[in-house]
Amino acid sequence: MEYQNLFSRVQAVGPAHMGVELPAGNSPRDLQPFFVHLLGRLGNAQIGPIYLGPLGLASIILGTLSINIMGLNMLASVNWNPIEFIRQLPWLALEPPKPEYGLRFPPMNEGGWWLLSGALLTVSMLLWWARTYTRARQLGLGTHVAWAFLAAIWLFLVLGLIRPVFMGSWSEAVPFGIFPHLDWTAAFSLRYGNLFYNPFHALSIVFLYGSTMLFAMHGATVLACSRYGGDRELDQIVDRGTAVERMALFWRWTMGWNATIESVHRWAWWFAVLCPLAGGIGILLSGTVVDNWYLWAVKHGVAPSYPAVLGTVIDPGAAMGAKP
Ligand code: 07D
Ligand code: 07D
Repeated sequence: MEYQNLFSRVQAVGPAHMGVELPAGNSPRDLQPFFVHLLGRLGNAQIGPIYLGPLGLASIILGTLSINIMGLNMLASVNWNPIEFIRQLPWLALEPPKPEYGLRFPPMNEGGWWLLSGALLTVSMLLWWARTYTRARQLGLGTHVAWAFLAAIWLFLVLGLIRPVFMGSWSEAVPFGIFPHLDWTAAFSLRYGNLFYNPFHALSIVFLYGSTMLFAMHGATVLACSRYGGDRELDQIVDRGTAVERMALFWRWTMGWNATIESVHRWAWWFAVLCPLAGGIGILLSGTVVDNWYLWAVKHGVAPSYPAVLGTVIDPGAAMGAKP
């Protein structure tokens, strides 16, 4: 029978497996495992056991508190009307403090709730990171997932903590809210003279697009060879079989060169990690080192300047007191 991958028609169901023994000092595993056939069509049919542990528990509690503070502030902004809350949810926001408060703790209704909620979210995220690290270690795995997650946390911290501290004001940070955070993103680009001219934004996009391309190439290649056992890809790192030979040959035929079954995962990991890593550098430089990316690009010969007929171009932000 041909091996079915997504929407698998073949589900190997045996007695639930609790996983390997853990070293001393670990919490017990919770939730008696059970099977859901429909989920088995998308991934593994087995649900549980789940490992909660102190890090996970603390992270979930603080994260829930944080999201509740956001939600209650949004609910307050529509006069505690639940219908309006649902209707307007995508546009509701919990905004950071105004610039006049700098890095001080403002009154609760003028950004204090934003600060508290952000702090709780940050701690919750770091605890979840520690959970991914310790769980991997306790299972005897490498810590690749944790370091990749940290790259995303880096961008999150730059946006909401590190850059605002460098700029001396919480008002620089991102509001909580679905469209409000997009408005912030668009406004940020305009304020700093078009983010497209920020080379780290460009690099971040390279890795974002590159990640999707590599994922598509790799996923497609393995699926295409699954009839030859290509889905046993990791075995074939050390014991190359016909599937891997065919995969490699396909790419050498079509583009002259191929990744190996091991290196393709390293390509994917690095592309994914470099996306928020480069992005965070780009955001951190904006307003701290470079005030206008378009003028920066003109200065460095990346973008042509406007014809002299229009006179000298000055940073529009200068009118609002930005450094020239
Ligand atoms: C599919 C994994 C599951 C995760 C999901 C997101 C929340 C937020 C909270 C209303 C791929 C869960 C969402 C918990 C609800 C409240 C208070 C990951 C998957 C399903 N963004 N962004 C979205 C966040 C930034 C930008 C969507 C978070 C920057 C653009 C969702 C952060 C900038 C677009 C979301 C964050 C930026 C989005 C879908 C944090 C520059 C879209 C996300 C903490 C990087 C897209 C309406 C998704 C959209 C979108 C969440 C930061 C730009 C609400 C949690 C400040 C241009 N962002 N974002 O699927 O549809 O990710 O927006 O840093 O077009 Mg965003
Ligand atoms: C946000 C990492 C943090 C998230 C974490 C997750 C929870 C939820 C709950 C699970 C995404 C926390 C999760 C709290 C838990 C549950 C239920 C990663 C995040 C830790 N841009 N742009 C990027 C493009 C323009 C702008 C990156 C393209 C315009 C700003 C990316 C275009 C303007 C920022 C990218 C485009 C502009 C970015 C994000 C095209 C707007 C950033 C990478 C084709 C008018 C961010 C350097 C990423 C960045 C960023 C793509 C256009 C503004 C590559 C393709 C010119 C302000 N943009 N952009 O991984 O790093 O995000 O910039 O036009 O801050 Mg951009």
